Amino acid sequence: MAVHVPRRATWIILCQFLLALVAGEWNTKDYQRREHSLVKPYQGSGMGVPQWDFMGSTMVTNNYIRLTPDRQSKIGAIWNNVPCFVPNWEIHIQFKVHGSGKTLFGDGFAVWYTKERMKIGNVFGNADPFTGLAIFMDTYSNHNGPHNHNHPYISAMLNNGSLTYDHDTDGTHTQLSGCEAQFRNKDYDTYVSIRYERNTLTVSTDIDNKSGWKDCFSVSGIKLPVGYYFGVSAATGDLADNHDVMSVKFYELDDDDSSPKAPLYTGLPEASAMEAPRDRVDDNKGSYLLGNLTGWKLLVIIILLVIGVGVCFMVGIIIFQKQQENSRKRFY
Ligand SMILES: *[C@@H]1O[C@H](CO)[C@@H](O)[C@H](O)[C@H]1NC(C)=O
Ligand SMILES: *[C@@H]1O[C@H](CO)[C@@H](O)[C@H](O)[C@H]1NC(C)=O
Ligand SMILES: [Ca+2]
Repeated sequence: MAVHVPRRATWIILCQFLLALVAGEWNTKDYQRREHSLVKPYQGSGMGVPQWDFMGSTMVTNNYIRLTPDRQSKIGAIWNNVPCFVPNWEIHIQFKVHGSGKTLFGDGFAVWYTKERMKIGNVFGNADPFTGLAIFMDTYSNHNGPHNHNHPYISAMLNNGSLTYDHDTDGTHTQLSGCEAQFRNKDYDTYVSIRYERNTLTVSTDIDNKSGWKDCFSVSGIKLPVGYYFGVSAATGDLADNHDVMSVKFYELDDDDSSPKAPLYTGLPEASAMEAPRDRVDDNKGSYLLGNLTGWKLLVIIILLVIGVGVCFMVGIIIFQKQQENSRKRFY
């Protein structure tokens, strides 16, 4: 009997390995990092929220963190106080922008990955210029000129400290890319995802109550250094809105590249090309699970699955036959 157990264990381990291989492809979002995340309950044992600092009008309740209330001239922000040394990452922010204004509301909020932190300024509550990446969730259109687009509008800006954000043009002249997104005054949960993987920045939204990511834009040739900080800030001016954050979930992405790890980039943020403002990419990719699987990847997974099942089946038969032989040897 003792002989059979390790064999069966080998078989089980092999199957588990194959399953893990397949499952690994399906679930690249396994590595949530708590030090860059902010989830309920926000308050730890003490008064503060671990790893996060708050400023301005920010108010913490049991169910949300309100960066600004629906009142004029407010600025609020939350800042992670742990620098990020993960080279490839994805961050999901559950937010709610809502208020009494039917046609007039603003100004919006921004998600930051910057060298500086806790600096109040006039770019959605944060300092200008900044060094790093900004994702603007702009709800108010200040602009009627060329590159005009509907609001709310999501855009990205990369800065090495030399550019200033121009409110009068809603930042269109410095944006990497952007898309329109109706994320305001929704009765269901709304999310934005920012993914930075191998120098490609991808922003997606889940704002249609479909539990699936929809591409906003993707830009390659982006270099972001490690060691910067994540933050979210919001501002109201003459116009106002409640800008609430429910959660920030940070995921370390698996680098499935088998080549030796490149040294971590520590230079200034760089974009190989600044794209002209583009039309909305209306590409709904369905479920979370299938969201990142393009055709050939799905094919590879199916082939792996078929091979995996086949191998398990064969190994099973061999073990079964061996067992039969052994039993025969023993009993006859
Ligand atoms: C900063 O960015 C600007 C514009 O994108 C560029 O002209 C400048 O050379 C950059 N500076 C450094 C030090 O990389
Ligand atoms: C959002 O979706 C859920 C589940 O499908 C549904 O129960 C709910 O009524 C939807 N909410 C709105 C406001 O459409
Ligand atoms: Ca604006």
